[in-house]
Amino acid sequence: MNKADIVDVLEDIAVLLELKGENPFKIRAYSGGARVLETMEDDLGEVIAEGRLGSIKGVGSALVDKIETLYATGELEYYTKLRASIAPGLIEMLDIPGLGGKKVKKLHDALGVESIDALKAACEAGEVSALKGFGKKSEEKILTGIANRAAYAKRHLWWDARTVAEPILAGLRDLPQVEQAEAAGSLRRLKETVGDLDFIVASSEPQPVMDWFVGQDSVQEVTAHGETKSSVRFESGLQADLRVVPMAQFAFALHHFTGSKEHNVAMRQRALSRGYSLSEWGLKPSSNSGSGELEVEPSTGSAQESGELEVSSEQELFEFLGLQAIPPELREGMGEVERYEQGGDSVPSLLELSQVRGVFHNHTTASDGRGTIEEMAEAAEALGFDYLGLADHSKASYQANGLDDARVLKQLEQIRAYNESGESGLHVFAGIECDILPDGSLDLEDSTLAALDYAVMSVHSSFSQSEDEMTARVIRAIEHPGTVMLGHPTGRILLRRESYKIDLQKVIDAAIANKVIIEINANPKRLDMDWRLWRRAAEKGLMCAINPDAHKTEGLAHYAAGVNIARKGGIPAEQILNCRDCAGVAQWFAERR
Ligand code: DGT
Ligand code: CA
Ligand code: CA
Ligand code: ZN
Repeated sequence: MNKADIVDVLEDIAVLLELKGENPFKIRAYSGGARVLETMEDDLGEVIAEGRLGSIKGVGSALVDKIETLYATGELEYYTKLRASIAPGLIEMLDIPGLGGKKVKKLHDALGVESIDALKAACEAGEVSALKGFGKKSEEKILTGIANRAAYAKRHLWWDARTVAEPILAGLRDLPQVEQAEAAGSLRRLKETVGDLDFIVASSEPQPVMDWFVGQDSVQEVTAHGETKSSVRFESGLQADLRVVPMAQFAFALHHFTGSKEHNVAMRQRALSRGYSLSEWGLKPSSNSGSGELEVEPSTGSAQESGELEVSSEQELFEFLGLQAIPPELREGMGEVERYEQGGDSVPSLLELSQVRGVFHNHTTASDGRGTIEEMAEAAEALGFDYLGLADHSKASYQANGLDDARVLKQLEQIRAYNESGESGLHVFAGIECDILPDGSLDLEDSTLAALDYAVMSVHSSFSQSEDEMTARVIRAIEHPGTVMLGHPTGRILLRRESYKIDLQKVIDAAIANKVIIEINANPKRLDMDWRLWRRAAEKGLMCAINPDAHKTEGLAHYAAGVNIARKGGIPAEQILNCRDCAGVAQWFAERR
C-alpha cells in the first residue's frame, strides 16, 4: 500500500476511535501520525527499510508496526476489527456533511440512533436540535445531507463509472461473437455523473455475449438475462445494461441509447419533417410524412419491419438527415441539431487532450498536497506538459495548512530555483490559491500577489451567505488587480454538496470585464464552472483554464475530466489558456497586471 493510502487509513482510524469515544491522546496519535507521514519528504519504503520510522517525531511506537504492516501487506487486522466493531449505520452517518466521529457518537449516546433512518426521524421530531452542541441549523443541515444522500445514491461520478466501463468494453470487444461494441448513454456523452452504464453490441450470436456479461466476477446481482437485453449490478451500486442487436441495426441502436432523450426527440422530429420515422430499430418512410409533429413515444416496429434504409454508422445517419456528425458529448437537446445543420461557424471544433500543454491549479506538501514541487513537476512532465502551475492554499484555509505571506514568498524562491536548476524542461509557474474572505477582500498582501506569476482566488468559507452577499463577495475579488483566475466558482461537490448561492451570470460578466479567467475545476467531484453555462459564456468572450486541483501526483491526470467539460461546453481552443505555450501563458499573466 502506498503512503497516501496509508495516510487515509490512519485518518480513518482516528475518526473511528472518536466515534468510539476513545481517549483524545490515542486519537491524536493517529491523526497526528497521518499528518507527519503525509508531509514526510523521504521515501516511505526507504525509511522502513532503514528502520528509521520509529525515530521520526510524531510517529509513536503503536504506529510503527501498523504503518509497516500496511506498507508490506495492504491490510491491518486492527483496522478491520475496529471497523467491524462499529454498527454499519454509524459509519454511514460519517458520510453526512458536518458529521464527524465526535458528533456521531453524541447522537448515538444521547438518542440511541444507529441508522440514517433513525437519525432522520430524530431530526424531524426536533430531538437533535434539543441536544447540547446541535442547534436548529445543524438539525436542518443534517436533514439536507440525508435528503441529498438518498437522491445521490442513484448516480455515480463519470470518472468512477468510466473505470468500471473500460474493462467491460474491452472484454466485450475480445469476444469472438462480437462484431462491434460501444458504451452509450450518459457515459458516452461525458456527463459529469452517470446513472447507469449502457453497452451496445452488434452480434448475430447474442447468447454467449449475454452469458459472458452476466458472468463477470465483478457482478453482484443479475437483474435481467435475456436474448436482447441483460442488466447487472456491481458492488458500488452501479448498474449496467447490455443490448445486443444485429449489425444492420447497430448504428440506430447506438444513436438511440446514447441519447439524450431530448436529443432523440429533436432527431425524430427532424426525420419526420423529412418524411422518415426514426427509432432504435431503423429509419423508414413515415406514414404521416412531413407533418413535423413531435412523436412522443418511441416507435414500436420490429427489426424485421425495418431495413428500409441501410445506415452503417452514426455518421451516415446524420448525413442522411442533412447534418454534420454531432459528437456524442453535444447531444443534450440544447440546439445542437440546428447548429449542425447550418455547419460552418456554428459547429465548434472541440478541444483535444493533446492540445493541453499544462495546468494551473495544483497543490504541494507546502499546504495540503502530498507531492513536493519536484514530484509534481516530474509527474507533469511525464504527462507531456510544457509547464505546471502550483497554487497552494493561503493562510485562511488553516485546515489545509495554508501559506502566509512569508511562506508564499519562500515557496516562490524555491520555484524560481527549481526553474533555474535546469533540472527539467518543464517550467513551473508560481501561483497561489488565495482565499476570498467573507467580505470579498483577499487573504494575502497585494505585494505578495504581485510578486507571483498569477493567483487563483477561491471561496472556502462562509458558504451560507445570501446570493447577493456571495455574488458581491466574488465580484469584489474579481475586480482586484491581483486576480488572474477564479477557482471552483460554485463550491459544489458532486453527489454530496450543492453549490453555494451565487448569481453566476453576474460573475461571468464581471470576469469578462476584468479579463479574469474562470476555471473548469477538473477534479471529477467538482467540474465547475458547469458545462451548461460555458457555451454562452465563451461566446461572450470568457476565458477558461482547465485545472485539475491536484493534491497528489496522480491527481494531475484528472485534467482529462476537465477536457470533457470543455468539449461539452464547446469552448474553442483560443479561449482555453492551457492551449497556449509557455511564453503565451507568461504573456497572459503579464498583461493581466
Ligand atoms: P443516466 O443513465 O441517467 O445517466 O442517463 P442516460 O442518458 O444514460 O439514460 P438511460 O440509461 O436511461 O438511457 C440511455 C439512452 O436511451 C437515453 O439517453 C436515451 C435513450 N432512451 C431511454 N429511454 C428513452 C425514452 O423514453 N425516450 C427516448 N426518446 N429515448 C430514451
Ligand atoms: Ca445510462
Ligand atoms: Ca440504461
Ligand atoms: Zn480550493
